Amino acid sequence: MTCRLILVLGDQLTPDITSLRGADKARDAILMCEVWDEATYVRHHKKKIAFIFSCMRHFAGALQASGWTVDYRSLEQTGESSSFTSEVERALVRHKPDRLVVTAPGEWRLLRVMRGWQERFGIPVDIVDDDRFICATPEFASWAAGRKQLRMEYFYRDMRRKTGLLMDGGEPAGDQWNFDHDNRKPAKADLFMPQPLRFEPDDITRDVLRLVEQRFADHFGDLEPFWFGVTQHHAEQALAHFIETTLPRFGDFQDAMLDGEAFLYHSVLSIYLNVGLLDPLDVCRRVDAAYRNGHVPLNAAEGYIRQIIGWREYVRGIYWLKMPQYGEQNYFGHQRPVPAFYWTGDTDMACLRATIGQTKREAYAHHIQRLMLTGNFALLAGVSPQALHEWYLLVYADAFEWVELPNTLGMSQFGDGGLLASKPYVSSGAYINRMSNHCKGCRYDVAEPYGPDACPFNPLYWAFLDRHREKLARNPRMAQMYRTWDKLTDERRAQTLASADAFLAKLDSAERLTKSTAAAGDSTIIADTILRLCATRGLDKTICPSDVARALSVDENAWRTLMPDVRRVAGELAAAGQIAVTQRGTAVDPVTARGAIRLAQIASTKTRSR
Ligand code: FAD
Ligand code: DLZ
Ligand code: SF4
Repeated sequence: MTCRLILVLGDQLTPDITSLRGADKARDAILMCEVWDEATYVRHHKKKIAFIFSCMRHFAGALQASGWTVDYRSLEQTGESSSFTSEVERALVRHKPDRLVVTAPGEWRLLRVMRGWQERFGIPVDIVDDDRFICATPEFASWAAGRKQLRMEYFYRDMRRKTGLLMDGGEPAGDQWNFDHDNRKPAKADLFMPQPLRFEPDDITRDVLRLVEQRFADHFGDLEPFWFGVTQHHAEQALAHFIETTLPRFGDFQDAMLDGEAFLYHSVLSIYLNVGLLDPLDVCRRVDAAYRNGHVPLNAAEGYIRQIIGWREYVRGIYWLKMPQYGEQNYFGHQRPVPAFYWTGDTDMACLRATIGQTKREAYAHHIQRLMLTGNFALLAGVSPQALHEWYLLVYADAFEWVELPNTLGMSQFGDGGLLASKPYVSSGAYINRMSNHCKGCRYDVAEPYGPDACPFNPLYWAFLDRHREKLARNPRMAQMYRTWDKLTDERRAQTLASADAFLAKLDSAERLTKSTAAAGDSTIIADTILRLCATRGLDKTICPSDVARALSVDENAWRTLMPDVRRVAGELAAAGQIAVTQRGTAVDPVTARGAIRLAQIASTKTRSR
């Protein structure tokens, strides 16, 4: 009879994870399972599901090779109503263990479920701490206790002292804790730009890719090319490659963005760190050593180590300190849905098109793209932080709630009212232009403050400040921006706000349209728009169907995709006698007519709003 059943989750792929310590290879069994609930509670990017399943299968193989009994349940076996609870329940029947052991999960929703298991299953359930972090959650809680502000920088210094990383005696290497001011250089296109190490899919990965293509075909993102590493050995090779080729310039270009360069000088190691294939302290020690032996400059080593022992540990501390209430916060009361183009990349805004396009392809965007492009735009546009949280959680391969939620809701959306960030990370187009080359290829003009051709970030930025004046004006870090806004003429402020309103109205109509056409062809909004535009144009005058499509789409690219729907709805209105559809003066069927057609109000018809 098995003594213990040890459940190992998809982000616990660490050979000495706490649940396995002290276990007995001869008597205990490990359960690993691919379950529908985990793949669909948010509809993860296809590449993310493939990465996790393939890593899990390889890890299970390695455990078996080292003598463990592993009960591995593939999705083909667990099926479409499976959850961790249902799979554990079945495994208890198979193994009849004395107790169940699991390392604490990285998401609150699962911890809550697991806390109910002992009562449900009627055997002892040990949920043991996850010690793959530098700061345990009780240690973070004591650090936070009694502090008014939980600033990352002070936490980070404590972690430097605790680990001895980049410390010379009791002092920071180079006599400075932080070299951020050296790390803000824009990057230039470079033919020799280093790239992350890529791995060929083996038979196991190819099986997983087939499975994901079959079962999750309607999930977001491109499955192939798939080049992520899927074993501990791969992850270590990727780390060695990063330190050798890319780390030396990581610091200088940490905040840079370049069209066509998804990875720049970033490590693309978060995927491996977050599923347990790399150990964060080990990674930092290797970086410290690269600085000590003269391979990388101090600003690069410090910048990199700060991300891991500073930000990564800090956001985890905040998550466990503040959940579950943390996820509900919405300081600005923002309610807009995630814009439709966040799912397609179909926008004229070159910077967002690039970032969302690469997010679809790679399930990856680097920090500044997440913070200052998709995050910044969503905050300026007033997107609900909860809706955005779901988007970030599903589109990125490295996303697990403990790290994603504080970054999205706290750092990026200021949804916690400033617990995590001292001011909202918002900017106009000028910042994006300074840090990237996107604006050169954009249909919008980054130098225009308002109007139809102005970079949308410009009016949205000022409108955001204006809208939230009461909540932000007293923040000393925002005072200068309000002074600048107040110095503008009334006319300029009014034009700016009108421009922001017009842009948001288009965003909303595109959203409604996407929703209504997706929902079983509800054509109300298209019909309304046709009738309204025909009425505005007046009797004896005509409009083009493209006028309708343009009025409904948020940018210049998207309108074409609406044309078939506009023609279809125009046909319905014509059949109902509400408009005339003509080609060179003769009535035609808009769906079958080839070439240009015109739409017009009919004299006897009073336009009504539907
Ligand atoms: P690098 O730039 O090479 O950085 C090195 C490592 O530092 C990363 O691998 C990561 O482990 C760590 N790191 C850097 N910044 C952060 C940070 N702010 N918080 C935590 N760790 C950090 N990171 C995730 O791991 N998962 C997420 O789901 C996630 N969601 C984010 C959502 C938003 C809105 C924002 C603004 C940031 C988010 N981040 C997240 C943080 C950061 O963007 C990613 O860690 C980073 O882009 C991963 O790419 P990389 O490995 O190339 O990082
Ligand atoms: C993200 C994920 C996915 C997509 N699928 C599985 C799975 O089938 N089996 C599994 O053990 N883990 C999976 N995971 C990771 C879990 O969601 C993760 O362990 C929890 O979110 C806790 O961090
Ligand atoms: Fe982005 Fe504005 Fe630049 Fe276009 S002009 S790339 S929208 S910042």
